[in-house]
Amino acid sequence: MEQDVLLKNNLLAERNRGYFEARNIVALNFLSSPGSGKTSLLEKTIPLLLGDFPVAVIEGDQQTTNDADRIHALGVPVIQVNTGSGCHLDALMVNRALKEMELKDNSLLCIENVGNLVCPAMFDLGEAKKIVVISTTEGDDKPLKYPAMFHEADICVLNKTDLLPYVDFSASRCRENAMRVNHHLEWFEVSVKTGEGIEALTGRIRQMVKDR
Ligand SMILES: Nc1nc2c(ncn2[C@@H]2O[C@H](COP(=O)(O)OP(=O)(O)O)[C@@H](O)[C@H]2O)c(=O)[nH]1
Ligand SMILES: [Mg+2]
Repeated sequence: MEQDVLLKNNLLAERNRGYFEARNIVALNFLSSPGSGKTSLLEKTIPLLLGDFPVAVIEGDQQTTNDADRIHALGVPVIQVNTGSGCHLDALMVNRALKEMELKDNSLLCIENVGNLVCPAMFDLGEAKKIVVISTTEGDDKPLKYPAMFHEADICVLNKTDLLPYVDFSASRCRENAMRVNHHLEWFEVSVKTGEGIEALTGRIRQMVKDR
């Protein structure tokens, strides 16, 4: 049953991927546990990227339009997908959202997945890259506890580095743990609050859009 669901999802994800490729759109799937700072990261980075290319957002959450409202305030196109009891976005939800949006060619699409380090890892949405966000309040052993997520991700962003002096969290140990699970993982350390490290991350995103 699980195999069947994943197979169907993968077929639809490939259709989404074909759509993105045909339109030269880079789609990024942002994943994390609730509260790591996915929406904050989008709020911080999108205004810095808008001068270079159009950006649109799909917001996934079980309930509420809170995050979509926050993104809407930036003046970029956004669609909220509520999954109800579902713990992840799937390729069909993204496919339906794409039909409601008027995405521009040569643009960036950010997809904020439902906050959860488990099931969203299994569902390909057709994205170019998966970006897992972890924050310094979560414990530096999380990559070992949720290896599937860190194994599937292409990029890991450690957020809330401004809190490092106050929490028992070793950024280097977290990085080692993440690399143990996936040695191809690209690693960024940022504080959305202070802006530390944000330039390196936006630089990498710009490069992805340029290289597509
Ligand atoms: N101290 C600190 N707090 C942050 C930072 N980034 C986000 N937050 C806070 O973390 C909470 C959750 O952020 P949010 O973006 O909603 O997380 P999401 O659930 O992953 O989308 C909010 O209260 C943010 O203000 C940061 O870099 N430093
Ligand atoms: Mg959010």
